[in-house]
Amino acid sequence: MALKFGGAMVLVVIASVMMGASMAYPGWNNNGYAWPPKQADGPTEVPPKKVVVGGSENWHFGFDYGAWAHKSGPFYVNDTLVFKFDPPSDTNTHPHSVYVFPSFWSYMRCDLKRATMLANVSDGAGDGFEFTLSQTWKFYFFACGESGGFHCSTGKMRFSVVSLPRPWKWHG
Ligand SMILES: [Cu+2]
Repeated sequence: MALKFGGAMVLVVIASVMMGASMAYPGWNNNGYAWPPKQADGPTEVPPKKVVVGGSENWHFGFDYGAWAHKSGPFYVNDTLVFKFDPPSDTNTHPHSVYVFPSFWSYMRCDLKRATMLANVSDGAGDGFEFTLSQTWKFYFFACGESGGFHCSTGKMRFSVVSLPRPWKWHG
């Protein structure tokens, strides 16, 4: 850890020296890379993505959403989760919903009394219910709120994600 930190410090020193050098010699262009860089050369944010929760499984009882979230991440702020589930009907008497818990412990216990409903049983129809991760470095705890927590616990319809800062990339 100390070594790694030391390495970073050395890089900072080298970068400072190079900046100083290029300012002292305006003609020096470092193999075509001018300093300061033009606006077009700067990094750009990787655009947000929309992810269907559960993939082709959509949002249903018995699928392991914890495992799905683990292998589908990381997720970044302004990414959108799409929950797709059929509305109640004659053939669908056990519909689903989407709730968010305020804490890890209420999530662990599937304690819906402390949860907030994001989508009711009809909101997942068609293109689905979309939820954008709008806050950076926030843990989101999602679950289905039906049957008094039975879908959340036994049905495994729960998962958490953390919204990381958006990544940047060079060259568009
Ligand atoms: Cu459900």
